Amino acid sequence: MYGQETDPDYPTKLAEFEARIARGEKIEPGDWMPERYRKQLVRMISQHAHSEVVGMLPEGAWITRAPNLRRKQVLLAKVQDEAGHGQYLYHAAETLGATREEMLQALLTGQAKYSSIFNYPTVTWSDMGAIGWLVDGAAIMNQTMLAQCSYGPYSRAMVRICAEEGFHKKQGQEMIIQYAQGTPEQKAMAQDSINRFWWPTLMMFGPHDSASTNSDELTRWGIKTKSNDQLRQEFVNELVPLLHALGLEVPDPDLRYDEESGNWISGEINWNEFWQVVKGNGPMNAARLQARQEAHDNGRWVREALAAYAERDV
Ligand code: FAQ
Repeated sequence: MYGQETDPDYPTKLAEFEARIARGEKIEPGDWMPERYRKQLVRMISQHAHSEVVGMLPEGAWITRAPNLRRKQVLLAKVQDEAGHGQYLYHAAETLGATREEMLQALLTGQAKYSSIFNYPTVTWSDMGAIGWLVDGAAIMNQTMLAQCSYGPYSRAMVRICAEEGFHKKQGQEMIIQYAQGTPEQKAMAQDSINRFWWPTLMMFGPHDSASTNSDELTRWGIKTKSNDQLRQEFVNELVPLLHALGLEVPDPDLRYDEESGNWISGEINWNEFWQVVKGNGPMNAARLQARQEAHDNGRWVREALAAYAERDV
């Protein structure tokens, strides 16, 4: 039993809290909330923030290799946006009492997770297109749901982030459309990117509902309003016809259209690979954490200078 639950007024407070959520009200930072609600939000929002910041690395590596000035400007703006998303999200988690230092420490020591997708390498330029279209597309599907969530600061951060992610997705889709209709080499490059990013993107939505340990609590308190499998299915249904229309293949030999439900049914995800990546054994886990650690160390003097300046002003 949690400390809070020994309070004799706990059942009344919990009932009022749940009634507010049922009425569609937003829960704000100073409001009463169950400790588990706070903990779940800190876990999820901080992991989301880490994903945005670690997510800058696979694309950031290509800024110097963009094929022309327009593509370079777009990629620079996108990577910068992801840093901004990390900031909004760290701030949202801070409203729940988590400090920036402890959240970053949890990332750097491997205690906190970040999205599995960013542990895959970016090996060709059209991976920028696949990330924009598939990865940002999957992120938007999940985040459009989270924009409706019961916690005010997270929900408002999501509204703003989704607006920006919309541009990220469009620039990636535009790239893949152009390459799919380009030279045979360009089409093959686009297909290769889709082949490598398709399955890791489906894994972004998390384990099957039956294996999702957090979903019950998150759904009960209006944080998740759609399940992992439901969002994954929506994503597959949206993407498959668009890829086929471009003459691109989906790298899933078991993929089939189910007339009755109107769904594109995927083959089984390699869950062993997913859990290996989540546990830190993916192709790029070590390199991603090393890059974050170096950035953290190199930025120490900036943090110290800011702290000294703030003290001087007081
Ligand atoms: N990777 O019980 P569930 C982006 C963990 S943002 C790693 O189902 P939950 C923008 C999960 O944490 C992408 N770990 O978990 C961008 C849990 O372990 P825990 C990030 C995963 O929370 C684009 C355990 O498995 N988006 O891409 C993953 O109910 C391009 C059991 O799972 C968000 O973070 C995974 N894929 O559902 C940036 C959105 N899936 O923590 C740059 C907010 C599951 O108990 C470039 N988060 N796990 O130890 C969410 O919506 C949820 O947390 C889910 C997972 C849906 C990710």
